[in-house]
Amino acid sequence: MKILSSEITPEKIYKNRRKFIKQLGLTSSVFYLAPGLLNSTHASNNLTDYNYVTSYNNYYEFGTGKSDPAQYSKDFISNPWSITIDGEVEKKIILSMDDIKKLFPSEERIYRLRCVEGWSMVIPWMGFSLNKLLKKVNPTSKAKYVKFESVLDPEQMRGQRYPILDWPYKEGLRIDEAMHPLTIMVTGLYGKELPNQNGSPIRLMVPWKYGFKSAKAIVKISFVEKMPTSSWMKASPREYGFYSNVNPNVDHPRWSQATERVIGEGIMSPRIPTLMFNGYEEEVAHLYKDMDLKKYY
Ligand SMILES: Nc1nc2c(c(=O)[nH]1)N[C@H]1C(S)=C(S)[C@@H](COP(=O)(O)O)O[C@H]1N2
Ligand SMILES: [Mo]
Repeated sequence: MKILSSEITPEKIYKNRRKFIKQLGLTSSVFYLAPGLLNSTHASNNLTDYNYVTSYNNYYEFGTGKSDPAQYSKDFISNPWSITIDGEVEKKIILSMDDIKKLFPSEERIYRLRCVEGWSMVIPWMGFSLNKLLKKVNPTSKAKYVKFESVLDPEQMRGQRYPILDWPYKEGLRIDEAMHPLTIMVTGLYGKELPNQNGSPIRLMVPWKYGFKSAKAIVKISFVEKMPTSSWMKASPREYGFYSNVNPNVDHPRWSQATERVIGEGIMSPRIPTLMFNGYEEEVAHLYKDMDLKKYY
């Protein structure tokens, strides 16, 4: 039978590969399932269809509607690109996207993305641990946090022409959170280049935190002494704290965080319970062991 290349969606390739690996009883090193996801009791760990992953997005630089990023990022040019690592470091460095690709080969990481709005997806990301990148500089003794900045480009990003958020988009992590091996820089998904709407050419992904921590189109990473104020904290400090760990026990002031809707399963399918730290409790709970997570939300 002849298969049209148009029929071979990345999603089909992945599902077939999964089946194949299962049949052989193998675990493939390229098919890396994060332990938290394997152990999780989630009703559904199926991959979210590529079409949903790339058409239902949050990326306020391109508008606040879910379909705005796919529509308005079509012509976004993210080449050439570089990331500056600066702040409380002995010597700042600038790495081009080509340097980054050569120095840090991407591997597959299947992580659930849980948005604070109450929906989730399971996505085969391509990326590498952020700690590899951070180890390229020597932080000073003052450094305590890592601050991330997305690109500022109102010419290409229509949303930045309005003061919806404090542009450029900013996020932050504690150094130990940033160095955790589960924290990755993402360069692709479904084995392909990262689509513009998902944060091309490179974005952060912190699987145990709400989606908004995972900043897209990153151009600057700074070691800093003081806790950074993220764009969301600035927009609404009551709703969005610095930590933003997925936590079913702490409600958003306007809605519960106890359950989530799995994107792609249809609006009639039941919501599933949200797990502490998005299912990565075993791997990351120690980072917060003496903290009151109601206070540090
Ligand atoms: N620069 C930037 N990064 C961002 C956002 C944004 O608006 N701007 N939205 C965040 C939110 S709220 C979510 S849920 C995820 C969505 O990622 P996805 O569109 O790849 O699924 O990106 C996060 N990263
Ligand atoms: Mo989100």
